Amino acid sequence: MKIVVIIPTYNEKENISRMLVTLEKEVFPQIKNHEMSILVADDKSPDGTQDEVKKVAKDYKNIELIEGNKEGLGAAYARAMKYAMNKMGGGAVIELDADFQHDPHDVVRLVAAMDEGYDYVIGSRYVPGGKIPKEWGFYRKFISFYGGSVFGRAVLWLWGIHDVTSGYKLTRTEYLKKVDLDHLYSKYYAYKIHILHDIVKMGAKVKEVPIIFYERQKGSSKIEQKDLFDSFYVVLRLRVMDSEKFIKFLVVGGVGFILNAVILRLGVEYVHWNPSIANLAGAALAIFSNYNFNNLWTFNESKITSLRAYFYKMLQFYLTSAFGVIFIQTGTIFLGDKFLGRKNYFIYFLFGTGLLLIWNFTIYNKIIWRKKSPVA
Ligand SMILES: Nc1nc2c(ncn2[C@@H]2O[C@H](COP(=O)(O)OP(=O)(O)OP(=O)(O)O)[C@@H](O)[C@H]2O)c(=O)[nH]1
Ligand SMILES: [Mg+2]
Repeated sequence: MKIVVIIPTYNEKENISRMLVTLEKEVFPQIKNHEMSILVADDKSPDGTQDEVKKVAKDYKNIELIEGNKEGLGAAYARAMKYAMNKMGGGAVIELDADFQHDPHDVVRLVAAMDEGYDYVIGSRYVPGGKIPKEWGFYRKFISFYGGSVFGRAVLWLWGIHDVTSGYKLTRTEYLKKVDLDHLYSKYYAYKIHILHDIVKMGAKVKEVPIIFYERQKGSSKIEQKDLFDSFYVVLRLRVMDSEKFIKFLVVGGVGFILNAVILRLGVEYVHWNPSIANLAGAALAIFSNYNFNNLWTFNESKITSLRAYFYKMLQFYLTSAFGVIFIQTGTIFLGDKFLGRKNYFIYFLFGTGLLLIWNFTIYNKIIWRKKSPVA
């Protein structure tokens, strides 16, 4: 497979030649079963970084250089990743910093993990064996660990991953191709969180390989205070996008509940129906409303359009809704009442309703409005 090591640079004149030569002389010879190449993505560094790259590239055929305007690290990576996939035919890409904070020798272990069958390999500072610079003060440690990793993991529910902000990783392009690189939520450092989130949600096989993250030795850092706020923004926006469907589903269900209650009261008080009959009428109307609003709004991207499917799915919807109410919601109340006593019947109702919501939301996603392609 062709593997492209992408190195973004901005004013890395003092580091880049040594990095390129180390990869060529010490690292690539250890990887025998893949075709290794390098793509430097420089943003018109005024310090002459590109001249350094061009000098080394004369000696090796597998080094390419692309240039862009300085818009941020995420923008540079998005551009470079597209180039690596479309122009260089990379089957996997590796993200690597130019400043030796990432040890280039670890590339061998990232590739080995891919060869074991993983799609997304993270060079991780927060698994056993991984380390952050001992020179880092409390504030920097705190920001990186709690501000970056723990916050991202908690809000995005990514507990399986220990380092969500690492900049050293390998990604199979089979997955990267499905990420919308033109609309990443950040042009800066937080692009990493967005790509990680998307790839994990696609169901890629993820492995964390411990790395030691060193202190920068030469040149200067480009990370700024605003990058912290940018990361919070990206994490929260991803969370809202993930929950959007569920929020709509709750709103539609709330409207259904109100309809049910209104019909019940009108039926009993003005038409003098029996309350059970009035409730059945209300519930039937609520389910009808839920079905149509979910179809037009919550699940609009997999909207049912043909008349036949519309009636067929509506029947499914009525049946699965009835199943949920009878067996899950009422069943929970029944079991609670029988085994735990009558006193807390309202708690059983609330708990049963919670289970009912999970049941309904799952059925709608997996059966009624199931997406054609398995990867969202
Ligand atoms: N092309 C490009 N490269 C960038 C840009 N910003 C940073 N880089 C490069 O991305 C890599 C990581 O940037 P650093 O400034 O080292 O960020 P960091 O490692 O998080 O911060 P430090 O620990 O302070 O070094 C380095 O190779 C930089 O030269 C950018 O806007 N464009
Ligand atoms: Mg750095």
